[in-house]
Amino acid sequence: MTATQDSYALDEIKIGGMGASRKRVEDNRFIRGKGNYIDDVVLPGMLHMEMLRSPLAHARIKSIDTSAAYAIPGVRLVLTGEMMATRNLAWMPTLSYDTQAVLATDKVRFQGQEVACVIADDPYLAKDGCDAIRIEYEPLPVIVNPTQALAADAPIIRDDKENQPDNTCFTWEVGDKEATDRAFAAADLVSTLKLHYPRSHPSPLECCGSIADFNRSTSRLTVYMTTQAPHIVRAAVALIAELPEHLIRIISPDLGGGFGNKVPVYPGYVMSILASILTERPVKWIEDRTGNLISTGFARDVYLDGELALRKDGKILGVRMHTDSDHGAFFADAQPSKFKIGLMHSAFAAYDIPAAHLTARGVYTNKAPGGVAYRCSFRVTEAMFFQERMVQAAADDLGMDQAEFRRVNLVRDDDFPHRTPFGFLTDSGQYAKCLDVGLEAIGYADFRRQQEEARKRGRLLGIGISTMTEPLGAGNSREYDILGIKMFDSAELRVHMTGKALLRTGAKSQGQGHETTWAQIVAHELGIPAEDVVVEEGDTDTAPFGMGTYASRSTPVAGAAVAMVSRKIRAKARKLAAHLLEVSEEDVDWELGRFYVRSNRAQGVSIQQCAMAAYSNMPDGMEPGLEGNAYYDPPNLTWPFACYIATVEVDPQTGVWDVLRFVAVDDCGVRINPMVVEGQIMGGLTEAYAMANMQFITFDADGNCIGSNFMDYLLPTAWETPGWELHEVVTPCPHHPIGAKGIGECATVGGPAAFVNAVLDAIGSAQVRNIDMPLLPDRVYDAIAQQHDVSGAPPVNQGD
Ligand code: MCN
Ligand code: CUM
Repeated sequence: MTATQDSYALDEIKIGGMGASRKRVEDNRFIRGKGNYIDDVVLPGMLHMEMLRSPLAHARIKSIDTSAAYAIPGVRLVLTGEMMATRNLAWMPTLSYDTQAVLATDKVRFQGQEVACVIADDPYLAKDGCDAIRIEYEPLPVIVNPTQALAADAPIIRDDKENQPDNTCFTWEVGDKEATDRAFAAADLVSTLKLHYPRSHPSPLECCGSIADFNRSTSRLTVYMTTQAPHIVRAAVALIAELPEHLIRIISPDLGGGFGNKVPVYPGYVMSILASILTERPVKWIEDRTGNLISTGFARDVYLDGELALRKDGKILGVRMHTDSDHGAFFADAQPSKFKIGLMHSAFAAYDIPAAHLTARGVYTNKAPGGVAYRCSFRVTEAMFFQERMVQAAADDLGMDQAEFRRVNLVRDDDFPHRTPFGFLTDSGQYAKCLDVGLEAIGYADFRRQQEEARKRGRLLGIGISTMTEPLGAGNSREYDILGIKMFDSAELRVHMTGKALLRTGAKSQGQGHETTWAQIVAHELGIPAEDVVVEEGDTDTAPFGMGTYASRSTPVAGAAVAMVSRKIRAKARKLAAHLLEVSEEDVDWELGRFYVRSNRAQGVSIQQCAMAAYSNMPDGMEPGLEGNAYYDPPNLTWPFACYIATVEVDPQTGVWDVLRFVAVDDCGVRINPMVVEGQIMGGLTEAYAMANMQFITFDADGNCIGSNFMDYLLPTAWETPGWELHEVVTPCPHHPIGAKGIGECATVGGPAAFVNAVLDAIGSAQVRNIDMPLLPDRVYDAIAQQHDVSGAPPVNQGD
């Protein structure tokens, strides 16, 4: 190297740093079938547990006879609600300060509710045991939607609760009512829309499960479980079950997807723990597919009454929203505690609207607990869907071009920081640019011409836009907590003497690729090649305390902690470097992978040499070792932006619609790993497409769940999934140490409205303002043939 060389820094892409599309290291084991999922865990002496679920949606339990189950050889234990009640364990608290039955005592309140469980030598005997239990039910009237729930003579579902005179589970209000009323009074036009976002289910390929192992001799409880938030579970077990926290170990092994399904605590987990304590043997519970689809993880099921106050020139003056959400029998939403309907009030965050008012009501029905959130920051998916559907309806009512209407109302680049209509603070974005990139990529003007031409020949082409920003990264400790525990996250980094490193965080990947991307942040900050950094998550005995992975909070919070802990390590390494270089610390500069003497760039030491010195040659008085941890409390949420544009063709004879093209422009700030980000977007769009096109879970009038298997609840395969055309815009997050914003859920949140808007645009009729998802061919055909809206959960004419 010559003395004139101005940098000896490592090539960041070559070492797998930020911006490298590094292949996902975890895929090495996943695609070879070598993952270690919950059902792969086998402990010596393990017993198996099976849940008995209610066939009825609403019924009083008159008697339970377990004697025949006990008579089966190999059946070890049968537990019922009555037995749980004697230990005061029949009910458990939910994340939303409600209570939920662990095993039913008085009544069953939804089809599929857990009534009893059987622990046996193998899973088949446990199932036989369940079949042998005799239960006498007295059926009660069933409620399957908010209209029925709010009827004057409706039976009260939650008669277990004091002060519960009806089926309202909460009411909530946010915004400025008077200012909004004034805006509506001043409007040239008011655009209204009624919508339903149907129930959907995250349906990860791996269902839920747990293996509890209580060891009486050490008093230690180890639980392997499918959880996205192991530390919260440990805290819950310690605080609620009053077991000593230091004797509890929660291990979340490889997860076969989560998508929100693995945030809550379900009765199965609780029962396996109790069963292990009672039997003093490890007890495994593996949920089957139907159990998963009918009892856990439901999302959405929200009705909207929306209104926009408009000025003739297209400016939105005010927004009014009322939502009725169907929470099922227990209010068990996964959400930060203060916001009764998740973050529904993130609606219209991307738009500059002076006045807004939202009222929300939640109701109990005889359905499994809902609102668990499926790939969304809590209720953000509904918020953005409602917003983008209202925006399209308003543009149509004004006779204004969709894109132009958005351009008039989107927040401008120089308006940041921007106070959203419902009070959040957004800090950065280039919304108009994203829209332009999208319109350019899809060829907007050309498509409008083609559409015109095609229409003359009876062909229905349509284009749908969805532009949105969503709050990702819950959250700062001032505003966000879960059951009182403040939201922040953590990372711990150990650099070994040879310069290899071990990184642990309080997050928990369910497939997002943390093992790959966290190492890239370390590489970026320290110049240690990513392949020299091993990442571990999910074991409460080893990982630092953290709030887990949901709401795409890992990059915004734990990812920030990774950067911060790396910087702490670098600060110590600098002292070691000065010692090795025999200069004062002030004379030492950093470039990727090495420190050097400012006056002589060629004279330097690598980060690996500093690491070795930390164990073999530290200056006098310095604490040995090169390890640290960081707890990160973010100053704000991160606000990624997306512009999704779909073009479709609808067949007027059959109502079948095909996606012609789909353009996605995402701005999630600085991208750690562009390929992983693109994978997240493609996966999210596929889920969005499924919800818009084919997926729903509904209930008949008796509360029977329709959609309890993959014959009825459809998952899109590569075969029917459209191709996605991805584009990027980068607006670094101003408060995140590496400028990153979350991305994990954007496409699922913003995607659905693009499809629905496109189909409605293709139909192009003032009489068809809405078709509720999923846009099944018969619903689309009905809308075209009858020239009317098709609203409500399919099948449309049942249950109401
Ligand atoms: N990333 C990046 N650059 C950014 C932002 C993110 O490279 N600017 C990378 C991250 O390093 C991470 C991935 O993209 O590897 C997603 O990051 P992030 O947006 O922080 O989201 P989380 O890691 O917190 O993941 C949670 C999010 C949620 S809440 C759901 S639900 C969801 C999703 O991720 N579930 C998933 N994506 C999923 N993907 C898979 N395969 N499986 C799931 O269950
Ligand atoms: Cu909202 S589903 Mo994700 O937050 O686990």
